[in-house]
Amino acid sequence: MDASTLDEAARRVLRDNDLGGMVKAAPALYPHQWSWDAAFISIGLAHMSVERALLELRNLFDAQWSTGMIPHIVFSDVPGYFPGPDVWGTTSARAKPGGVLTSGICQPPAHAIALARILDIARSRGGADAARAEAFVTEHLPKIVAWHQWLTDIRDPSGRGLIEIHHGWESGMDNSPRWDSAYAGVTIDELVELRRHDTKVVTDLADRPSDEEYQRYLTLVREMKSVGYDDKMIEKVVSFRVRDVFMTAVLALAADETARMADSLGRGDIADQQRLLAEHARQGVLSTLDPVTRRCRDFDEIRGSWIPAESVASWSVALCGGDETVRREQTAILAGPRWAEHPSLRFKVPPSVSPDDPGFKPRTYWRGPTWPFLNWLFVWALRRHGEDALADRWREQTLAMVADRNFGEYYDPQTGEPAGSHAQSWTAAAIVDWLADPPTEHRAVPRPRPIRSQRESSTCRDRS
Ligand code: 9WN
Repeated sequence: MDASTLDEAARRVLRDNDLGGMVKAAPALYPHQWSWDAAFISIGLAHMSVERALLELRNLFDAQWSTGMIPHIVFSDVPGYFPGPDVWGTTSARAKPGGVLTSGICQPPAHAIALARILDIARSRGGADAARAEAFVTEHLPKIVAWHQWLTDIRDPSGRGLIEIHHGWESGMDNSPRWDSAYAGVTIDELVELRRHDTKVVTDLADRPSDEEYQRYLTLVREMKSVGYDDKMIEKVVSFRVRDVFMTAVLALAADETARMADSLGRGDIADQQRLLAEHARQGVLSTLDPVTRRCRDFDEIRGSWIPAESVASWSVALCGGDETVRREQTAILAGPRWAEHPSLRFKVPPSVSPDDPGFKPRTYWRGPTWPFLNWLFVWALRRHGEDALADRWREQTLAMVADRNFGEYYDPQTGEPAGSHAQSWTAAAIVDWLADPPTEHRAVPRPRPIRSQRESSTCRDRS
Protein backbone atom coordinates (compact mmCIF):
# COMPACT_ATOMS: atom_id res chain seq x y z
CA MET A 1 0.00 0.00 0.00
CA ASP A 2 1.54 3.28 -0.97
CA ALA A 3 1.47 5.97 1.67
CA SER A 4 -0.26 8.59 -0.45
CA THR A 5 -3.25 6.31 -1.16
CA LEU A 6 -3.60 5.57 2.54
CA ASP A 7 -3.19 9.24 3.43
CA GLU A 8 -5.82 10.31 0.90
CA ALA A 9 -8.25 7.67 2.23
CA ALA A 10 -7.68 8.80 5.83
CA ARG A 11 -8.24 12.44 4.93
CA ARG A 12 -11.43 11.46 3.13
CA VAL A 13 -12.74 9.87 6.34
CA LEU A 14 -12.18 13.13 8.20
CA ARG A 15 -13.82 15.17 5.44
CA ASP A 16 -16.80 12.80 5.18
CA ASN A 17 -17.38 12.83 8.95
CA ASP A 18 -17.17 16.62 9.12
CA LEU A 19 -20.48 18.21 10.08
CA GLY A 20 -19.07 21.74 9.76
CA GLY A 21 -18.26 22.73 13.33
CA MET A 22 -17.51 19.24 14.56
CA VAL A 23 -16.26 15.96 13.18
CA LYS A 24 -18.46 13.00 14.12
CA ALA A 25 -16.46 10.39 16.02
CA ALA A 26 -17.81 7.82 13.52
CA PRO A 27 -20.26 8.04 10.62
CA ALA A 28 -23.26 6.20 12.10
CA LEU A 29 -22.22 4.73 15.45
CA TYR A 30 -21.13 8.04 17.00
CA PRO A 31 -22.69 11.00 15.14
CA HIS A 32 -21.56 13.60 17.72
CA GLN A 33 -18.38 15.15 19.07
CA TRP A 34 -16.58 13.12 21.74
CA SER A 35 -14.15 14.87 24.01
CA TRP A 36 -10.96 12.86 23.70
CA ASP A 37 -11.75 11.81 20.13
CA ALA A 38 -11.89 15.52 19.24
CA ALA A 39 -8.37 15.98 20.61
CA PHE A 40 -6.88 13.28 18.36
CA ILE A 41 -9.08 14.26 15.42
CA SER A 42 -7.91 17.86 15.58
CA ILE A 43 -4.29 16.70 15.18
CA GLY A 44 -5.19 14.98 11.92
CA LEU A 45 -7.19 17.99 10.79
CA ALA A 46 -4.23 20.31 11.39
CA HIS A 47 -2.42 18.72 8.45
CA MET A 48 -5.38 19.58 6.24
CA SER A 49 -6.18 23.00 7.71
CA VAL A 50 -4.91 24.54 10.93
CA GLU A 51 -7.97 26.74 10.99
CA ARG A 52 -10.31 23.74 10.83
CA ALA A 53 -8.34 21.95 13.56
CA LEU A 54 -8.70 24.93 15.88
CA LEU A 55 -12.41 25.17 15.13
CA GLU A 56 -12.78 21.56 16.28
CA LEU A 57 -11.26 22.39 19.65
CA ARG A 58 -13.15 25.68 19.88
CA ASN A 59 -16.42 23.83 19.48
CA LEU A 60 -15.49 21.53 22.34
CA PHE A 61 -14.19 24.26 24.64
CA ASP A 62 -17.30 26.35 23.97
CA ALA A 63 -19.21 23.54 25.67
CA GLN A 64 -16.98 23.64 28.77
CA TRP A 65 -19.06 23.75 31.93
CA SER A 66 -18.66 26.69 34.32
CA THR A 67 -16.97 24.31 36.76
CA GLY A 68 -14.18 23.70 34.22
CA MET A 69 -15.34 20.24 33.16
CA ILE A 70 -15.11 19.42 29.45
CA PRO A 71 -18.12 17.19 28.75
CA HIS A 72 -17.55 13.81 27.15
CA ILE A 73 -20.11 14.36 24.37
CA VAL A 74 -21.19 17.53 22.62
CA PHE A 75 -24.30 16.53 20.72
CA SER A 76 -24.89 17.45 17.09
CA ASP A 77 -28.46 17.47 15.81
CA VAL A 78 -27.95 14.15 14.02
CA PRO A 79 -30.28 11.61 15.64
CA GLY A 80 -29.37 8.05 16.39
CA TYR A 81 -27.09 7.67 19.40
CA PHE A 82 -28.22 6.06 22.62
CA PRO A 83 -28.09 7.42 25.29
CA GLY A 84 -28.98 10.76 23.71
CA PRO A 85 -29.55 14.17 25.32
CA ASP A 86 -32.97 13.16 26.67
CA VAL A 87 -31.44 10.37 28.73
CA TRP A 88 -28.60 12.55 30.02
CA GLY A 89 -31.00 15.32 31.01
CA THR A 90 -28.26 17.90 31.54
CA THR A 91 -30.44 20.87 30.57
CA SER A 92 -31.15 21.39 34.27
CA ALA A 93 -27.48 21.19 35.25
CA ARG A 94 -26.50 24.62 36.52
CA ALA A 95 -22.91 24.41 35.33
CA LYS A 96 -23.70 23.52 31.70
CA PRO A 97 -23.51 26.47 29.30
CA GLY A 98 -26.65 27.38 27.39
CA GLY A 99 -27.09 26.71 23.69
CA VAL A 100 -25.39 23.31 23.63
CA LEU A 101 -26.46 19.79 24.45
CA THR A 102 -23.89 17.74 26.29
CA SER A 103 -23.52 14.62 28.40
CA GLY A 104 -22.79 15.13 32.11
CA ILE A 105 -19.46 13.33 32.53
CA CYS A 106 -15.91 13.77 31.22
CA GLN A 107 -13.19 11.82 29.43
CA PRO A 108 -9.37 11.73 29.61
CA PRO A 109 -7.81 15.21 29.22
CA ALA A 110 -5.85 14.70 26.00
CA HIS A 111 -6.65 18.19 24.71
CA ALA A 112 -3.45 20.04 25.60
CA ILE A 113 -1.44 17.24 24.01
CA ALA A 114 -3.38 17.87 20.81
CA LEU A 115 -3.22 21.63 21.00
CA ALA A 116 0.55 21.61 21.54
CA ARG A 117 0.93 19.35 18.53
CA ILE A 118 -1.21 21.68 16.43
CA LEU A 119 0.82 24.66 17.62
CA ASP A 120 4.03 22.90 16.52
CA ILE A 121 2.53 22.08 13.12
CA ALA A 122 1.28 25.65 12.68
CA ARG A 123 4.61 27.17 13.73
CA SER A 124 6.50 24.93 11.32
CA ARG A 125 4.28 26.37 8.57
CA GLY A 126 4.70 29.96 9.78
CA GLY A 127 2.67 32.91 8.52
CA ALA A 128 -1.05 33.10 9.18
CA ASP A 129 -1.23 29.53 10.52
CA ALA A 130 1.33 30.25 13.22
CA ALA A 131 -0.34 33.52 14.18
CA ARG A 132 -3.77 31.88 14.27
CA ALA A 133 -2.61 29.00 16.44
CA GLU A 134 -0.73 31.25 18.84
CA ALA A 135 -3.77 33.50 19.26
CA PHE A 136 -5.95 30.45 19.85
CA VAL A 137 -3.61 29.02 22.47
CA THR A 138 -3.35 32.37 24.24
CA GLU A 139 -7.14 32.58 24.35
CA HIS A 140 -7.59 28.97 25.45
CA LEU A 141 -4.80 28.56 28.02
CA PRO A 142 -7.12 29.73 30.84
CA LYS A 143 -9.73 27.20 29.74
CA ILE A 144 -7.20 24.38 29.77
CA VAL A 145 -5.99 25.51 33.17
CA ALA A 146 -9.60 25.52 34.44
CA TRP A 147 -10.14 22.02 33.05
CA HIS A 148 -7.00 20.61 34.66
CA GLN A 149 -7.85 22.43 37.87
CA TRP A 150 -11.34 20.94 37.94
CA LEU A 151 -9.83 17.48 37.58
CA THR A 152 -7.46 18.06 40.48
CA ASP A 153 -9.72 20.09 42.79
CA ILE A 154 -13.02 18.32 42.24
CA ARG A 155 -11.90 14.86 41.27
CA ASP A 156 -9.01 14.66 43.72
CA PRO A 157 -10.08 16.76 46.70
CA SER A 158 -7.83 14.86 49.12
CA GLY A 159 -4.82 15.74 46.96
CA ARG A 160 -3.75 12.14 46.55
CA GLY A 161 -2.64 12.79 42.97
CA LEU A 162 -5.12 10.35 41.39
CA ILE A 163 -8.17 11.42 39.44
CA GLU A 164 -11.49 9.88 40.42
CA ILE A 165 -14.05 8.79 37.82
CA HIS A 166 -17.74 8.09 38.26
CA HIS A 167 -18.45 6.06 35.16
CA GLY A 168 -16.47 3.64 33.01
CA TRP A 169 -17.25 5.96 30.08
CA GLU A 170 -15.17 8.65 31.78
CA SER A 171 -12.09 6.47 31.42
CA GLY A 172 -12.67 6.14 27.67
CA MET A 173 -12.12 2.38 28.18
CA ASP A 174 -15.76 1.68 28.87
CA ASN A 175 -15.97 -2.06 29.50
CA SER A 176 -12.34 -2.74 30.35
CA PRO A 177 -11.87 -5.50 32.95
CA ARG A 178 -10.47 -2.67 35.08
CA TRP A 179 -14.04 -1.77 35.94
CA ASP A 180 -15.64 -5.19 36.38
CA SER A 181 -15.41 -5.32 40.18
CA ALA A 182 -16.61 -1.73 40.59
CA TYR A 183 -19.54 -2.35 38.25
CA ALA A 184 -20.43 -5.51 40.17
CA GLY A 185 -21.26 -3.19 43.06
CA VAL A 186 -23.67 -1.08 41.01
CA THR A 187 -27.21 -2.18 41.82
CA ILE A 188 -29.52 -1.78 38.87
CA ASP A 189 -32.46 -0.03 40.53
CA GLU A 190 -34.69 -0.07 37.48
CA LEU A 191 -34.54 -2.03 34.22
CA VAL A 192 -35.06 0.58 31.54
CA GLU A 193 -35.92 0.09 27.91
CA LEU A 194 -32.66 0.05 25.99
CA ARG A 195 -33.03 1.86 22.69
CA ARG A 196 -29.61 0.70 21.66
CA HIS A 197 -28.42 2.10 18.39
CA ASP A 198 -24.90 0.67 18.53
CA THR A 199 -26.03 -2.92 18.04
CA LYS A 200 -27.90 -1.91 14.88
CA VAL A 201 -24.78 -0.37 13.39
CA VAL A 202 -22.25 -2.94 14.60
CA THR A 203 -23.71 -6.22 13.48
CA ASP A 204 -21.44 -8.55 15.44
CA LEU A 205 -22.84 -8.32 18.97
CA ALA A 206 -19.60 -9.70 20.39
CA ASP A 207 -17.91 -6.40 19.46
CA ARG A 208 -19.99 -4.37 21.93
CA PRO A 209 -20.85 -4.34 25.67
CA SER A 210 -23.82 -6.47 26.78
CA ASP A 211 -27.31 -5.23 27.71
CA GLU A 212 -26.57 -5.89 31.36
CA GLU A 213 -23.51 -3.67 31.14
CA TYR A 214 -25.70 -0.98 29.56
CA GLN A 215 -28.22 -1.23 32.42
CA ARG A 216 -25.38 -0.45 34.82
CA TYR A 217 -24.12 2.40 32.65
CA LEU A 218 -27.59 3.95 32.72
CA THR A 219 -28.03 3.40 36.45
CA LEU A 220 -24.99 5.61 37.02
CA VAL A 221 -26.35 8.27 34.67
CA ARG A 222 -29.63 8.28 36.66
CA GLU A 223 -27.73 8.68 39.91
CA MET A 224 -25.83 11.72 38.64
CA LYS A 225 -28.90 13.18 36.98
CA SER A 226 -30.85 12.88 40.23
CA VAL A 227 -28.62 15.58 41.76
CA GLY A 228 -28.51 17.81 38.68
CA TYR A 229 -24.89 16.81 38.00
CA ASP A 230 -23.78 18.84 41.02
CA ASP A 231 -20.17 17.86 41.71
CA LYS A 232 -20.44 17.90 45.49
CA MET A 233 -23.65 15.87 45.51
CA ILE A 234 -22.52 13.33 42.91
CA GLU A 235 -19.84 12.07 45.25
CA LYS A 236 -22.57 11.19 47.76
CA VAL A 237 -24.98 9.41 45.43
CA VAL A 238 -22.93 7.71 42.77
CA SER A 239 -22.17 4.01 43.22
CA PHE A 240 -19.03 3.96 41.06
CA ARG A 241 -16.02 5.86 42.42
CA VAL A 242 -12.66 4.76 41.17
CA ARG A 243 -9.28 6.48 41.02
CA ASP A 244 -8.23 6.06 37.38
CA VAL A 245 -4.49 5.68 36.94
CA PHE A 246 -4.46 5.94 33.15
CA MET A 247 -6.49 9.14 33.15
CA THR A 248 -4.04 10.56 35.66
CA ALA A 249 -1.12 9.64 33.39
CA VAL A 250 -2.81 11.47 30.50
CA LEU A 251 -3.30 14.49 32.76
CA ALA A 252 0.41 14.52 33.63
CA LEU A 253 1.32 14.59 29.95
CA ALA A 254 -1.30 17.23 29.16
CA ALA A 255 -0.01 19.43 31.96
CA ASP A 256 3.56 19.07 30.59
CA GLU A 257 2.34 20.16 27.19
CA THR A 258 0.39 23.07 28.66
CA ALA A 259 3.56 24.20 30.40
CA ARG A 260 5.51 23.95 27.14
CA MET A 261 2.92 26.04 25.27
CA ALA A 262 2.69 28.56 28.11
CA ASP A 263 6.47 28.98 28.25
CA SER A 264 6.64 29.59 24.53
CA LEU A 265 4.03 32.33 24.83
CA GLY A 266 5.60 34.10 27.78
CA ARG A 267 3.21 32.75 30.39
CA GLY A 268 5.75 31.43 32.87
CA ASP A 269 3.18 31.66 35.66
CA ILE A 270 0.93 29.11 33.97
CA ALA A 271 3.92 26.98 32.98
CA ASP A 272 5.15 26.74 36.58
CA GLN A 273 1.72 25.85 37.89
CA GLN A 274 1.18 23.15 35.23
CA ARG A 275 4.61 21.65 35.88
CA LEU A 276 3.71 21.25 39.54
CA LEU A 277 0.41 19.69 38.59
CA ALA A 278 2.19 17.28 36.23
CA GLU A 279 4.67 16.30 38.91
CA HIS A 280 1.89 15.67 41.40
CA ALA A 281 -0.04 13.54 38.91
CA ARG A 282 3.11 11.51 38.14
CA GLN A 283 3.67 10.84 41.81
CA GLY A 284 0.04 9.73 41.98
CA VAL A 285 0.58 7.29 39.13
CA LEU A 286 3.73 5.92 40.77
CA SER A 287 1.88 5.48 44.06
CA THR A 288 -0.35 2.84 42.44
CA LEU A 289 2.52 0.49 41.61
CA ASP A 290 2.04 -3.09 42.76
CA PRO A 291 5.40 -4.13 44.23
CA VAL A 292 5.01 -7.72 43.05
CA THR A 293 3.41 -7.52 39.59
CA ARG A 294 4.94 -4.08 38.81
CA ARG A 295 1.56 -3.00 37.46
CA CYS A 296 -0.16 0.31 38.02
CA ARG A 297 -3.56 -0.16 39.61
CA ASP A 298 -6.81 1.73 39.85
CA PHE A 299 -8.24 2.23 43.31
CA ASP A 300 -11.86 1.54 44.25
CA GLU A 301 -12.91 4.32 46.64
CA ILE A 302 -16.14 2.62 47.68
CA ARG A 303 -14.54 -0.69 48.61
CA GLY A 304 -11.32 0.97 49.77
CA SER A 305 -9.17 -1.44 47.77
CA TRP A 306 -6.81 -1.68 44.82
CA ILE A 307 -8.15 -3.21 41.62
CA PRO A 308 -5.77 -5.96 40.52
CA ALA A 309 -7.10 -6.40 36.92
CA GLU A 310 -4.41 -6.32 34.27
CA SER A 311 -4.90 -4.24 31.10
CA VAL A 312 -2.95 -1.92 28.86
CA ALA A 313 -3.55 0.77 31.52
CA SER A 314 -1.46 -1.26 33.97
CA TRP A 315 1.56 0.17 32.18
CA SER A 316 0.74 3.84 32.68
CA VAL A 317 4.29 4.72 33.77
CA ALA A 318 5.45 3.62 30.31
CA LEU A 319 3.23 6.43 29.09
CA CYS A 320 3.86 9.27 31.51
CA GLY A 321 7.22 8.42 33.09
CA GLY A 322 8.11 9.76 36.53
CA ASP A 323 10.69 7.17 37.54
CA GLU A 324 13.14 6.07 34.90
CA THR A 325 13.67 2.57 36.28
CA VAL A 326 9.96 1.84 36.45
CA ARG A 327 9.33 3.43 33.06
CA ARG A 328 11.93 1.19 31.41
CA GLU A 329 10.65 -1.87 33.24
CA GLN A 330 7.03 -1.23 32.22
CA THR A 331 7.99 -0.39 28.64
CA ALA A 332 9.88 -3.68 28.39
CA ILE A 333 6.84 -5.60 29.64
CA LEU A 334 4.47 -3.83 27.25
CA ALA A 335 6.85 -4.38 24.37
CA GLY A 336 7.46 -8.00 25.36
CA PRO A 337 5.93 -11.43 24.66
CA ARG A 338 2.94 -11.07 27.00
CA TRP A 339 1.84 -7.89 25.21
CA ALA A 340 2.92 -6.32 21.92
CA GLU A 341 5.17 -9.22 20.90
CA HIS A 342 2.71 -11.94 21.89
CA PRO A 343 3.21 -14.76 19.36
CA SER A 344 -0.52 -14.95 18.58
CA LEU A 345 -0.75 -11.32 17.43
CA ARG A 346 -1.07 -10.53 13.74
CA PHE A 347 0.50 -7.08 14.22
CA LYS A 348 2.99 -6.39 16.97
CA VAL A 349 1.28 -3.60 18.89
CA PRO A 350 -0.23 -3.63 22.38
CA PRO A 351 -3.76 -5.05 22.65
CA SER A 352 -6.11 -3.65 25.31
CA VAL A 353 -5.87 -6.92 27.28
CA SER A 354 -3.09 -9.53 26.99
CA PRO A 355 -4.00 -12.71 25.04
CA ASP A 356 -2.58 -14.62 28.04
CA ASP A 357 -5.28 -13.16 30.31
CA PRO A 358 -8.15 -15.64 30.92
CA GLY A 359 -10.67 -12.84 30.24
CA PHE A 360 -9.14 -11.91 26.86
CA LYS A 361 -11.78 -11.45 24.14
CA PRO A 362 -10.19 -10.52 20.81
CA ARG A 363 -13.19 -8.68 19.35
CA THR A 364 -14.92 -7.28 22.39
CA TYR A 365 -14.20 -3.59 22.62
CA TRP A 366 -11.85 -2.89 25.54
CA ARG A 367 -11.41 -6.56 26.50
CA GLY A 368 -8.74 -7.44 23.94
CA PRO A 369 -8.79 -5.44 20.69
CA THR A 370 -6.05 -3.06 19.62
CA TRP A 371 -7.02 0.61 19.32
CA PRO A 372 -4.98 2.55 16.73
CA PHE A 373 -5.48 5.94 18.42
CA LEU A 374 -4.02 4.49 21.61
CA ASN A 375 -1.00 3.30 19.65
CA TRP A 376 -0.61 6.88 18.42
CA LEU A 377 -0.59 8.09 22.04
CA PHE A 378 1.98 5.51 23.10
CA VAL A 379 4.17 6.24 20.06
CA TRP A 380 4.04 9.95 20.83
CA ALA A 381 4.94 9.29 24.48
CA LEU A 382 7.70 6.81 23.61
CA ARG A 383 9.40 9.45 21.47
CA ARG A 384 9.33 11.87 24.39
CA HIS A 385 11.12 9.24 26.44
CA GLY A 386 13.71 8.78 23.71
CA GLU A 387 12.38 5.33 22.70
CA ASP A 388 12.48 5.99 18.95
CA ALA A 389 13.10 2.43 17.79
CA LEU A 390 10.05 1.07 19.61
CA ALA A 391 7.97 4.08 18.54
CA ASP A 392 8.92 3.42 14.91
CA ARG A 393 7.96 -0.24 15.24
CA TRP A 394 4.50 0.43 16.71
CA ARG A 395 3.86 3.15 14.14
CA GLU A 396 4.88 0.87 11.28
CA GLN A 397 2.87 -2.10 12.64
CA THR A 398 -0.26 0.02 13.11
CA LEU A 399 0.10 1.41 9.60
CA ALA A 400 0.28 -2.15 8.28
CA MET A 401 -2.85 -3.02 10.26
CA VAL A 402 -4.90 -0.14 8.85
CA ALA A 403 -3.60 -0.58 5.30
CA ASP A 404 -6.95 -2.21 4.45
CA ARG A 405 -8.33 1.37 4.58
CA ASN A 406 -11.34 0.44 6.73
CA PHE A 407 -10.12 2.70 9.56
CA GLY A 408 -11.63 0.43 12.17
CA GLU A 409 -12.53 1.73 15.59
CA TYR A 410 -10.48 -1.19 16.93
CA TYR A 411 -8.92 -4.37 15.53
CA ASP A 412 -8.97 -8.02 16.44
CA PRO A 413 -5.30 -8.27 17.43
CA GLN A 414 -4.99 -11.90 16.36
CA THR A 415 -6.57 -11.76 12.90
CA GLY A 416 -5.95 -8.07 12.26
CA GLU A 417 -9.57 -7.61 11.20
CA PRO A 418 -11.29 -4.29 11.84
CA ALA A 419 -14.11 -4.32 14.42
CA GLY A 420 -16.64 -1.87 15.83
CA SER A 421 -17.26 1.07 13.51
CA HIS A 422 -15.40 1.55 10.27
CA ALA A 423 -14.32 5.03 9.09
CA GLN A 424 -13.65 5.94 12.72
CA SER A 425 -12.35 9.51 12.79
CA TRP A 426 -9.57 9.23 15.36
CA THR A 427 -8.13 6.18 13.62
CA ALA A 428 -7.96 8.19 10.38
CA ALA A 429 -6.50 11.22 12.20
CA ALA A 430 -3.68 9.16 13.71
CA ILE A 431 -2.76 7.92 10.24
CA VAL A 432 -2.78 11.42 8.72
CA ASP A 433 -0.47 12.64 11.46
CA TRP A 434 1.93 9.71 11.16
CA LEU A 435 2.15 9.94 7.39
CA ALA A 436 2.92 13.64 7.63
CA ASP A 437 5.70 12.89 10.08
CA PRO A 438 7.69 9.88 8.89
CA PRO A 439 10.34 8.21 11.05
CA THR A 440 13.30 9.85 9.31
CA GLU A 441 15.65 12.64 10.26
CA HIS A 442 13.65 14.93 8.00
CA ARG A 443 10.65 15.34 10.25
CA ALA A 444 7.98 17.80 9.19
CA VAL A 445 7.31 18.96 12.74
CA PRO A 446 9.84 19.32 15.55
CA ARG A 447 9.29 16.97 18.43
CA PRO A 448 9.36 18.05 22.04
CA ARG A 449 12.54 17.03 23.82
CA PRO A 450 12.32 13.93 26.03
CA ILE A 451 10.78 14.81 29.37
CA ARG A 452 12.26 14.29 32.78
CA SER A 453 10.21 14.79 35.87
CA GLN A 454 11.62 17.01 38.63
CA ARG A 455 12.39 13.91 40.63
CA GLU A 456 14.30 12.33 37.75
CA SER A 457 16.25 15.50 36.99
CA SER A 458 17.24 15.88 40.60
CA THR A 459 18.23 12.21 40.72
CA CYS A 460 20.40 12.78 37.63
CA ARG A 461 21.93 15.85 39.23
CA ASP A 462 22.57 13.92 42.41
CA ARG A 463 24.44 11.30 40.48
CA SER A 464 26.64 13.70 38.58
C1 9WN B 1 -19.30 6.03 25.10
C2 9WN B 1 -16.31 7.60 20.72
C3 9WN B 1 -16.22 6.84 22.03
C4 9WN B 1 -14.79 6.83 22.60
C5 9WN B 1 -14.65 5.86 23.77
C6 9WN B 1 -15.17 4.49 23.34
C7 9WN B 1 -16.61 4.60 22.87
C8 9WN B 1 -18.83 5.42 23.78
C9 9WN B 1 -19.76 4.29 23.40
O1 9WN B 1 -16.69 5.51 21.78
O2 9WN B 1 -17.44 5.01 23.96
O3 9WN B 1 -18.56 7.16 25.40
O4 9WN B 1 -20.95 4.55 23.16
O5 9WN B 1 -19.34 3.13 23.34
O6 9WN B 1 -15.04 3.57 24.36
O7 9WN B 1 -13.30 5.79 24.18
O8 9WN B 1 -14.43 8.10 23.02
O9 9WN B 1 -15.39 7.10 19.78
